[in-house]
This record gives sequence, C-alpha cells and structure tokens, in this order.
Amino acid sequence: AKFANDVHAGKIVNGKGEKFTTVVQIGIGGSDLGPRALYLALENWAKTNHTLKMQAAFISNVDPDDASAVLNNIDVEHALFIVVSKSGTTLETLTNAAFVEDALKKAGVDPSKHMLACTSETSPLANNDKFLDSFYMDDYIGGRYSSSSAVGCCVLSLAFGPEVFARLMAGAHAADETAKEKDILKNPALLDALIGVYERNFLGYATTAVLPYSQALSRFPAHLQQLDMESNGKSVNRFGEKVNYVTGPIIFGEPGTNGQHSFYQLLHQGKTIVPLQFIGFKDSQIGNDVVIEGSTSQKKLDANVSAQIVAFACGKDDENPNKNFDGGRPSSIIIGQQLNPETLGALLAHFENKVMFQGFVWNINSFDQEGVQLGKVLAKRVLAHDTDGALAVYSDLLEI
Ligand code: G6Q
Repeated sequence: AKFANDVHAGKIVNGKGEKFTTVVQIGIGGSDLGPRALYLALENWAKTNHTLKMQAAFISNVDPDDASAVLNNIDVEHALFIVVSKSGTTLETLTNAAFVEDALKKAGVDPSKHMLACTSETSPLANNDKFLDSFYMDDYIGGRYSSSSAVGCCVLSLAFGPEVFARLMAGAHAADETAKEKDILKNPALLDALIGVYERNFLGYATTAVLPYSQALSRFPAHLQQLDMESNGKSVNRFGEKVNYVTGPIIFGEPGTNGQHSFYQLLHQGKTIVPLQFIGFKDSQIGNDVVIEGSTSQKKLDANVSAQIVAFACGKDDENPNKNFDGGRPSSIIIGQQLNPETLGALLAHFENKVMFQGFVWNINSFDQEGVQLGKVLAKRVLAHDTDGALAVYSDLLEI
C-alpha cells in the first residue's frame, strides 16, 4: 500500500523524475489469470468512479508476439513492470522479463528503475538489486489461490489504489466467513460444491459451463478453468491411491449474452447435458444506462438470464423435432447487486471455497499440480536438443 501510494503521489518516479502511468504484470498461470480477471472486472468500474490510478496490462505467453503487442501499446518510459513468479524459475516469465529488460535498454531506459519483483522469499528472484523493489508471497500458496496475496495486491493496488484492494479483500473475507457455516443453506460455497458433486458423480455430467452475464467478467471463466481443473483434475486420492469415481469436471465459459450467439446451441439441443452456473447483477457498473424500447441495456441483459434458465430447464415441445427442446438442463445462479470490489472479492472466494470443498469430498489433494510438470520437462529437453523418437520428429517439423 505504501509503495502504491508513493507511486501515485509522485514520490517514486522514473529516471526523468516523471510519474508512472502504467503497470504491466509479467507472469503466467496463477501469476496471471486471477489478477488479470480481477483487473478487467474492475477497470471500467474504476474509470466510471474516477478511481483508476494507472492503466494495467499483462504479459504471460512466451510467444514474443504477446510481449511485443503489450509494449507497442504502452508508453514504456512511464511504465512499471512487475515480474511475478512464486518459484522464480518459470521459463515463460523469466524469458518475458528478459525480453522487457532488453526493450527498456533499447528505449534508453534503466530497467532497474522500472522493474519490480513479486516472488517467494526462497526464490532466485528474491533480494535482487536489479529490481526497484520486491514484494513477497508465502510459498505455500498455490498460484491459482494467490490473487489475494502480493500477486494480486501489487498490480491491483497500483492500478486502483490500496483502498480498492482492501475492499476486495473485505468481500473475500465475508465469503470466507459464510464458508465456515455448518448450516448448508447458509453456506453457499458448500451448497454449490455439493450440487456440483451430485451433477458429476450421481448424474454423470462431465462438464460445467460458467456463464457470467457481465462483460467485465470476461476473463473470470478462464481463471475458474484453472482454479477448478488444476485443483481437482486428479485420479489419485490424498494417499496416492487410484480413485474409482470421477473427480473435477471440465470447466468452460464466456459472458452472456455473447455465448448465446455461439455455443448455447449445443447446451440447448446437443446430446451432452452441461450443468450451467449463471452469474448475474441487478445493476450495471455504469449506473443508469439508456432506455431503448422501454428498457435499459442492463434490463435486457438480465431478461436474457431469466429466459435462458427457463428455456434450459423447461424446454419446448414442438412437432418439428428440429425445433424441439427436451429441457432438463440444470443450472444455478449467483445474483449480486452490482459488480464492485466487495462483490468481486466475494465471488473469487466463493469459487475458491467451492473447489476446496469438492476436493474434500473427493478426498483428493486440490493444492498440487503434477499434471503440468511433464510438458515442462519435455520442452526443456527439446530446447537442449536431447530428443529421440516422436519428440525428435516433432522438433524437426517445427525447426527448433
Ligand atoms: C498454479 C500453478 C501454475 C503457476 C505457474 C506460474 O496454481 O502452480 O499455474 O502459477 O506455473 O508459476 P510461478 O509463479 O512460480 O512462476
């Protein structure tokens, strides 16, 4: 908070003594998805409420076109870059940090006046003079659960101010408190978790769609995809024994109403039943919007939520089989007054707690991710030209 306030007050400035206007987070996976989703969720809310302190951007992919596109869109002389990596060893992030460092030097800017580190105290990035300042996260926090640690705090406090981040944390805390309730009807995360287990293990549905009717939540399904699938995509229990039941579902989603004009066809009439998680808000982030043909845009958005839920559940009989809807598509909905820092924090914590409860029920470890390791090891072998068989053939095809 102090660092962010000093940047905003012009006490911490660039080499020319000018204020920083942009913050860029360099990180991937848990060091990208949550903070990016949260930033996008509040960016226009902050602009509307005149509390946007700095524009934020994110570089995650090792694809050089990602870093290049971000750098081409910003004024690097007035940008602060946060290198976010819990381990301090992630190939993509170290490569992108070096890419940015090189770009800064080429622009005649001293990187050590523009780059921050957010890492764990035991990582190789810790206590490094090449950073203007460093912020630390506890190393027992899994990346996908780290949005409420320094990983989210740095970028969001710089972008919106520390008070806004504190409001987000207060909302998350309130949701955490409800997750301690023993009465299931007062514990939405537990209820949601058990509905999901019922759909997965008893009804046999393999997928869940997350459908926020809020454009600001455009990257929230991507965050939940990682949170849920990386945590509960497991085949052994906590004791390393193979389980004989299914575990985490496949998660995907897009904001409505856009999704309605796309993949909802399969959701309505496809052969696979997909449980649906709607998220809706009574008010938009901009307050009053224009009334067209008797209703505001927000009312039109919400009317679509009601219509979809009923269409999915009840279907429609028609003599023409092509126009017949079987119905019976289950859904749940989370409704908020408005998407703001508190409700966003609550939404984040709700899903973290849901995933945790499901892990408890399935008796799996929701806090490791061995499944992402194998690919990393093989990629390193390819780059070291230590290949044979199919690995050599594919490496040759791509001229690596
Ligand atoms: C998240 C995963 C993974 C991780 C990234 C980045 O839960 O562990 O997505 O966040 O691989 O790791 P670093 O923060 O260590 O660079």
